[in-house]
Amino acid sequence: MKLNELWFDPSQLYIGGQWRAAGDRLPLEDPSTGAQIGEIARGQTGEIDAAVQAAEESRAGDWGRMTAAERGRILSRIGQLVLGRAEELAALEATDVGKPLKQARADVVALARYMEFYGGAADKVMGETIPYLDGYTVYTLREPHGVTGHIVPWNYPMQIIGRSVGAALAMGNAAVLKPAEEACLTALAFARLAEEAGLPAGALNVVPGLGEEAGAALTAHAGVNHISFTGSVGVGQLVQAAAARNVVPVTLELGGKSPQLVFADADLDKALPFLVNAGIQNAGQTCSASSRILVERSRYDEVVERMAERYAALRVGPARADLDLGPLISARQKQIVEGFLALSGEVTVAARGRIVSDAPQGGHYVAPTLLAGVAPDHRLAQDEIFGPAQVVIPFDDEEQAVAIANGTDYGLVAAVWSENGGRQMRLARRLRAGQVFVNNYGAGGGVELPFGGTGKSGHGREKGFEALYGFSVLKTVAAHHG
Ligand code: TXE
Repeated sequence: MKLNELWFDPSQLYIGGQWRAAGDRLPLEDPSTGAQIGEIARGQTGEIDAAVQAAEESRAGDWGRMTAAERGRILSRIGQLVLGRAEELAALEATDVGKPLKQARADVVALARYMEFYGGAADKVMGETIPYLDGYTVYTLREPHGVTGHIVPWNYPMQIIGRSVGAALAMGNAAVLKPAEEACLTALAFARLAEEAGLPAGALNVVPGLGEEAGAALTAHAGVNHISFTGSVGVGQLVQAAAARNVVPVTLELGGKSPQLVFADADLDKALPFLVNAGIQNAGQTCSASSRILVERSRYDEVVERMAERYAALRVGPARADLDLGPLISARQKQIVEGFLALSGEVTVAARGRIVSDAPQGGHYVAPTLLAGVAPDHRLAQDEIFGPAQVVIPFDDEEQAVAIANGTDYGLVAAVWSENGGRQMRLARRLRAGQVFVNNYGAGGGVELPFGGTGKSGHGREKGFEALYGFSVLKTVAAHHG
């Protein structure tokens, strides 16, 4: 893919409806080869200031005056334009993130679906009337926060933009988006399509740049009224501290160590593809990756063996080869993951996938690795690895399964595999997670399903209708009319 032949200039920023150059630039790397393929803008405090100002102006201008139905129509139109450019967007995301094309295509469909969903929902967010004292009429209004800041990571740029920027715009907020320095191409492409769909100037602004520069400037900015952050726990803590100084709400989505619990009565034929895919999709660089598989002891060996068979068949190679896994995002991420894999102890490597022999030398490839015999309190079973590695842990009964499942700092997603209805219902309540799946994992990624964590996985909900509440402020009006 030639970056200088794209339908937008990837080295620019988008502020107040204008495409402009930044004072400085950053190199852009292709993780499949390790080669520099272009340059992106290095937005800094000045650009963030300009973007927040443009967002405030759009709220006071055309964008702020639009009806909810008009906003929804624009979002729906963006979704159509996304589908019209589906193959180009998939190729961009695949190149930028290093993910296999088929996975990038699914991300495009999800982005379009978010626009369709939030486009349709924009004019369906309603307040309520509240019975009160005689002589009063009391009702609630849902109003936008104003300017929302969106800090997005590199693993699923299109999906995360869809769920956070889509919901924020539907509610009438004006957004400033800071994509990750490792992968910002589809954020810029999205802005170009939003412009084409008729989104008023300033309603969406995109400022690529480094986290500690553009990201920190955005979170510290007094003109930002809500911050939505997806990324690491450490940076999430910085974001929340910065937001506290301005007393603005934050939505934090910080990853996890999500378990799947496999009971002896589970339908293993059905479970197996979910057990493995949920760990290796996007090379394991997924906040909701299932990195812990907990299995009732009587079927433990069978599950390890059958997962190992699947692992042995996995192939890793460049994004364009469209294999099971692509490279990791960066040399740094590869080093982190290899550091985890080097941890010894009682751990058994049950199986590894294979990096294809013609994978480019400079690419950040890691063979997917299935680890058995891992104690529940081992670092491999506690820390987010964010790479293609899963641990399999045995349990003896339901009580122990719940204790192990809930025994990490995280609480994003969990799944129960069992044919016992009572157990399904019990565990759905007892598992500490923002989403619990019964006899599936991820429910096809449905954009309708509220998503977010507890504990160090963060707080606040994105996706579904619930996100619209998060991106709005509830006002109560009490009118006395005698
Ligand atoms: O994340 P960062 P990194 C986890 C995962 C991974 C680890 C490190 O465990 O191994 O984090 O990844 C911006 N102020 N997840 O270093 O640094 C940054 O520019 C404001 C989980 O890539 O948190 C980028 O846009 N912003 C995860 C975004 O934060 C700052 C997705 C995420 O980067 C900033 C990614 C600052 N001081 C990583 N510093 C998930 N939940 O899906 C950085 N940023």
